[in-house]
Amino acid sequence: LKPVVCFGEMLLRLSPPSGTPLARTDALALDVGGAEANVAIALAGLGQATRMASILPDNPLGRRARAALGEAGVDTRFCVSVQGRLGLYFFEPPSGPIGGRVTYDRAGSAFVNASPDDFDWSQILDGAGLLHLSGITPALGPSGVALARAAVKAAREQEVPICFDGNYRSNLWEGWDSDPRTILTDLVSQATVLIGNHRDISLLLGQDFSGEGPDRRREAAEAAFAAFDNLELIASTARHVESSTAQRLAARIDLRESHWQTDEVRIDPVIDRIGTGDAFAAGVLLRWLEGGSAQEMAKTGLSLAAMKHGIVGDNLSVSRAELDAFDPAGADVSR
Ligand code: KDG
Repeated sequence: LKPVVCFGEMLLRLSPPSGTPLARTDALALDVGGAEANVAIALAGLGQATRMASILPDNPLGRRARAALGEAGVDTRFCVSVQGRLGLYFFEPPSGPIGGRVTYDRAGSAFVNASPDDFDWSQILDGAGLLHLSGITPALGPSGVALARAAVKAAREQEVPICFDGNYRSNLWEGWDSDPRTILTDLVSQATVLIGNHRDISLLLGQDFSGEGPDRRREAAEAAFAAFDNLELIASTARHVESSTAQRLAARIDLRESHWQTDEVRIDPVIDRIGTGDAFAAGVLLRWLEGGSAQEMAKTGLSLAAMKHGIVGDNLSVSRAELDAFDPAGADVSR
């Protein structure tokens, strides 16, 4: 199979122990994150050739991010090293009734200071089967918009299909004088695959698709297919929170002619929700690239998302054998 190219910013995540507020903690656990890198790590673990295109600072933090990709088997030749800083984010895990909280410290990062010319797009996309990017890059500000547009333009010129994950982060869009709808609509109009739910579609189309149930979701997907000619596949999850530690999750695939929604699986306890959408995206893309059915895409996406819920950190790296052995409905101890 042709390589997948994931393009976006990598971040270092710093988290206090569960139950300790950031303002009072003495200890911070370190992890490497970045939504598109999370997808790259999951795909590479499953044996899918994957390249990461990014900008990393030439310092120990940048090297740590690069090492996390390398360990997972991601091709890092297209992570350009420059002087500058790695963006950080602080994640206070949810504890009891208090929800989790993300505090970004990423202004002026090496990635956001990059220009589209820092990337050799023809090399990066050479022979690629897919470009994956997300709504985080354009949310970073005008330079992020320029980077996302350049990646999409190059992919179109080189006839590489595009997967766009909505990944709506309101605190990023609200940090500058942004117009998310116009920016995102332009990017999604060039995508073949959209990872996004009815809320993302509501934002894109300026139409309200809120409400429960598969019919409402199908309506949203049909409206998106009508608005965006290139779109072939829309993938989303539906989540029902049961308690502070338990939730139910279903996966949904919409194609132009058909759709598939899995039964809900119960996930208890939820250890870490960050990156579950990226694990889901990786599962869907893995099967899509293999020419799998809507049902296979939904099932693999759901399995990887369910597995990620049980793991601390932003990304999941499991092998094909581990994926094949995993039953989301009845996870058991393997001996
Ligand atoms: O999807 C998970 C990401 O949100 C996380 O890894 C950090 O990339 C990140 C971001 O910008 O929030």
